[in-house]
Amino acid sequence: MPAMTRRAFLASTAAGLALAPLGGGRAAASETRLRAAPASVRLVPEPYGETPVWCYGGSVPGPEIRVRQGDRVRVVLDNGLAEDTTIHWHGLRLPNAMDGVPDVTQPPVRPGETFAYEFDAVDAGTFWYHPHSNSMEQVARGLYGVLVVEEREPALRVDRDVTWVLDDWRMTQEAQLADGFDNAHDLSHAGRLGNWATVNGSSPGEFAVRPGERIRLRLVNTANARVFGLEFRDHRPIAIALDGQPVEPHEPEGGRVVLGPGMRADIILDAVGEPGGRTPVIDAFYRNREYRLLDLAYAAEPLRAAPPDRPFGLPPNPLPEPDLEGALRHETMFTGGAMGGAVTAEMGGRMGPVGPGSFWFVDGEAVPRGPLEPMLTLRRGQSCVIAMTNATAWHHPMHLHGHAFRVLSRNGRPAARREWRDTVLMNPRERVEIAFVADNPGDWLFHCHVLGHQASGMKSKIRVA
Ligand SMILES: [Cu+2]
Repeated sequence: MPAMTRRAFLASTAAGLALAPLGGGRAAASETRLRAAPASVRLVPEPYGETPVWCYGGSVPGPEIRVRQGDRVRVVLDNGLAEDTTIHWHGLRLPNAMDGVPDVTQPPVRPGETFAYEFDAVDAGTFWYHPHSNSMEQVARGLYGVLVVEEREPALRVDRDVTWVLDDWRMTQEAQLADGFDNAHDLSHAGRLGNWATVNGSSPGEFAVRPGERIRLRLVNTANARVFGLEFRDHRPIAIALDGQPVEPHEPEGGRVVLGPGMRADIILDAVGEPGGRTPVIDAFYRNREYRLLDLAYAAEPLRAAPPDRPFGLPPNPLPEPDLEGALRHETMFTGGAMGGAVTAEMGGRMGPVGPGSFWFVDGEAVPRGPLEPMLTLRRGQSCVIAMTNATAWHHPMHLHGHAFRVLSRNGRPAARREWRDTVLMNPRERVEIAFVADNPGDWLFHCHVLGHQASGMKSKIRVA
């Protein structure tokens, strides 16, 4: 997989840098080109053949873009697909016109056309990019990549900074992607779950580590529907950032790192195993459907006797703190889906008419396609609390564009860390409160990141006027 290092990124645009004005402290725009097009890649080892996919730059995942906080990012999308597309920069707080939502923030990019995205990387963290056009098919076919914004000054002393892009694929016996991206069963149940998991676009079986090593592991869930719940056996990962935003370093509950679709976690993984040993990493989110993602494979030679004993918090990003006293409070309820009638009745909600392509409802309305009216209009600078009720039998990772929010509570109990996120995983029947400052003007999507749910009604819009 080509990893675009910052050095290579800048070197490849030396001519552009020479013309850019100096000064102001802000790095000049460095440009990268992302061509979205069909390609054939090896997702499954021999003796299977390669798998036809759609991807950026001929690889799955697409090139990892690395910039530094405060840099100006410029990416030209070149549409080599036979259908419209866009790029959404998931988790980035950027100007509305750069958010990549067709017919909401920009016209769709037609086949053969290009579109230049340009914005400042205001927050450091682990982010990703993907289309927002027919996303339940385009993302499932392989269109996604990671954008890492490094801290302005190196904030951590780690031996390695590693990205694992987690995905699952629904494959035929011939290692071809199964079609039926919009089949009604997937849309109304858990979404398009796959039968083949990959890490960085392949299934390597093992990940080489050295005893005593300290790794910053950036986990990114790019799957359409699968929730990953990674367990590292006798290792004790420490979460230091969630959805790119620094969090008080802590061990995840039960040692399991849970990532709904769209979500990220930066963890410190200390290699505490024995020389020559192996530690399986298990994805254990779905009961009785655990599988081994890969093994940590220990080298015979230790790097050092034990991982260093030193603190590893990250500096916070410049996020505005919501004023909870003066906040506007908005209640919203999600209903629908298979077995939804009973749960909806139990929780006092209402469902709209279920129809072809509409299975999910935000406050009783389903919005499968077309322009949306905002569910909420906020004054710029206003603090807002959204109290969400998941009156369904399914998990939903709810994603807000253009902002990060604090998770305030779950089922009436204060959230332990009030963490900042851009996507919050709601359990069935759960109530979750989030809070944010509406400081970014424009129309912003607020939707489920199970992409089949989004396409069949679980989508709404918040306007910041
Ligand atoms: Cu959902």
